[in-house]
Amino acid sequence: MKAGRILLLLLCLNVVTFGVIADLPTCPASDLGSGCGDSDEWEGEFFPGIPKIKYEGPSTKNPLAFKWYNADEEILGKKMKDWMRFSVAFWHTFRGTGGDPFGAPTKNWPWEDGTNSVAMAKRRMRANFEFINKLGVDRWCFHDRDIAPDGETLEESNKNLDEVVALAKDLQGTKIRPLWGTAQLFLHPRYMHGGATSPEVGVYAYAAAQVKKAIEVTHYLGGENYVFWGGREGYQSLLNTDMGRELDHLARFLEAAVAYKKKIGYNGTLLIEPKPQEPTKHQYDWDAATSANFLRKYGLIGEFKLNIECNHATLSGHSCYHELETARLNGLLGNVDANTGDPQTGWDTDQFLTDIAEATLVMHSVVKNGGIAPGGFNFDAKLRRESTDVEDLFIAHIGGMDTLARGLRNVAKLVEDGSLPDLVRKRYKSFDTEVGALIEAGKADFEYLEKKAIEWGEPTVPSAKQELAEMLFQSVL
Ligand code: XLS
Ligand code: NI
Ligand code: NI
Repeated sequence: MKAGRILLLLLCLNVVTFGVIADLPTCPASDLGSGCGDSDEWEGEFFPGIPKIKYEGPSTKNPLAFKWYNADEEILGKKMKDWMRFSVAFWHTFRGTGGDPFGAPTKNWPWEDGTNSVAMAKRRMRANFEFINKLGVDRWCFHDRDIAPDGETLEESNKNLDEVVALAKDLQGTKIRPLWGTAQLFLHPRYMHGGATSPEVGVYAYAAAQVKKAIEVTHYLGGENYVFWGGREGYQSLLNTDMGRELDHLARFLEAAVAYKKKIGYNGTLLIEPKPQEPTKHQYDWDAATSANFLRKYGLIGEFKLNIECNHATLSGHSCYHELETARLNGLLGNVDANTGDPQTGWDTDQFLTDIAEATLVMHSVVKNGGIAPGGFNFDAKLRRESTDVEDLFIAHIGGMDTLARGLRNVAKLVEDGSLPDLVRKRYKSFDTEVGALIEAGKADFEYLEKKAIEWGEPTVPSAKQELAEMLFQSVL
């Protein structure tokens, strides 16, 4: 046993010294004298020294405690945990390496052995559930290929997935469920032109087979939603692209997903996740309005909702609040991928939310929507490359949860105070009249309105009170 460990240590050192830099990290656990090897067994805890995270209130100095998120506390008639329905994103938290286009991975998580084996996938899954349990959330999100390695064939990939999913089901227990599952249709080179919008029919079929399986495992794990994020469903150049045909293909693909979901009796909500670009120059599901129009055009509007990601919202030139409101007003608000971008950076930086004003606006939409179930808040967010301690994973999530919880508390203050909603109501009070009611009922034609305009003469136009609105909003932060 001891000799084995020494051999392993030597092997690991060898890779660290001579291996290509992209292969880092390798077998860091051997330094700790435990865990590294080809087994998914792991003695003891993955996060030793990290307690179950508790609510300690705003005055605590403990970074491993909630200051604002108090799961069972009632706010606006619902427990905080039922408003928030937080979820951990497996790909960022357990597959994020810290690598970027210019630099090697920076995370040396002790449970990683540098391989992409099924045994490693299972060990990682154990770490995931210890993390979720300690953080005190009930949900997680995954792509098929984050949780289990791709095989040589589709059958082998499916077999790998089944093995890991069986363990995940076990580890979930009775309380934990996927908020959503999805298929990764963007990493493998076969998807370089897209999956459902690839000009190659073989790729379309492969993507369909992958989504079929991903829906099955999401269903098996009790996942409440299933997401379609079309990272490569778009184009790099319109000169070589038949956009009409690609959009028709995408619609057929989604129709087939709806049919299959019904066939297997899966009741989860299907969600489209808009994003304007990255990795494609132009992604077809550009933003909430574009996605809503697509769904309407193809008669899919009743079958899908939207998963709004805040960082995607800002990439498309909107605020997260705008995208949430657009989704909500169309009856399409299904889920929030809770993250934020960087005001000086033009890509999907996937940071944890820390801006209290932004979080308050986000929660305002969700409260107006009456909640977001069966959706929730998925932390599609990652540590900065330079944050390399295991406890940073906890601190980041705690920070994100507290920020949104604080947003919810602020919305409660806005609602209870009533001044801001009152200001908005007053702006439209001229429509709370006989004429206004006729207009809103679609019963005021142009001749009638012309008569009114002549009768009333020049209208008086009041102030918009924007600065007052901003002042009222600020007062609850
Ligand atoms: C990428 C997307 C992706 C989806 C899931 O920008 O946010 O992570 O949420 O495929
Ligand atoms: Ni996302
Ligand atoms: Ni994203």
